Amino acid sequence: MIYTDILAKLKTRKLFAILVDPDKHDKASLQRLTGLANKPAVDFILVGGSLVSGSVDETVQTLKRNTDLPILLFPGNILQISPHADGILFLSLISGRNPEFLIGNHVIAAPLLKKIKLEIIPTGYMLIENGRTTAVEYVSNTKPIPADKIDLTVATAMAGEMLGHKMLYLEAGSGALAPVNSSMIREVKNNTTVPLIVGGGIHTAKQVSQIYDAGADIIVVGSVIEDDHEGFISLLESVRK
Ligand code: 1GP
Repeated sequence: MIYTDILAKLKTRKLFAILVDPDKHDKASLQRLTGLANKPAVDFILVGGSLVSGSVDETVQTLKRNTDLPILLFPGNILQISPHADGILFLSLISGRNPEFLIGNHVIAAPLLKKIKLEIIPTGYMLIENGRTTAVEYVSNTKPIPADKIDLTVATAMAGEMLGHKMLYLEAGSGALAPVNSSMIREVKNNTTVPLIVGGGIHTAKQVSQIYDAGADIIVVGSVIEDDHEGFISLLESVRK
């Protein structure tokens, strides 16, 4: 069970994951990526995106051929479900007030998910404003929580945990100008008990250590693996230490 493994690993260390957007990779780049990811620094791979026109299933299958790391779906919509993945972050966009992203899509996906037997990890997903409109904000048609509204974010996270979410995800959005700020991460962590994932706008080893220090249990990076090969390698080296 992936979730049980995550909890077990978190007893001794922080975790690190990469996000693969199927549209940004071909077979060759997936092979290169798994060559790097197979090193101990990476704990699992997320696959998905706000708008994916390529095949999530093909990407998952290529990844599975090249790595033993768990592959978790990180779906932007119900078209992004693959039976070949190991599990799914069953995301409810709890920072927003769009019923389709809170429960509507989940109802549509539930019978299929039951049939294909993916491990389901219910995750309270919170989008935090970062100074620019991100794809998640536009596509989900929801407002992010303002970056200075820490009390509101904490209350949202607490409600997410009370509703039964097994993980909480603080998301600045892919390509965010800056990651979620440390005080917000710290307060959310201090007021909840489930694993806290932080992603969006993370590019450097310094940001990674600040975000872990603030209380994140799991860090996710996406753009840096596509845009900055050298940067990604040095980031991996810093996580491995
Ligand atoms: C995962 O959306 C992020 O939570 C990925 O963001 O592409 O900015 O790393 P980046």
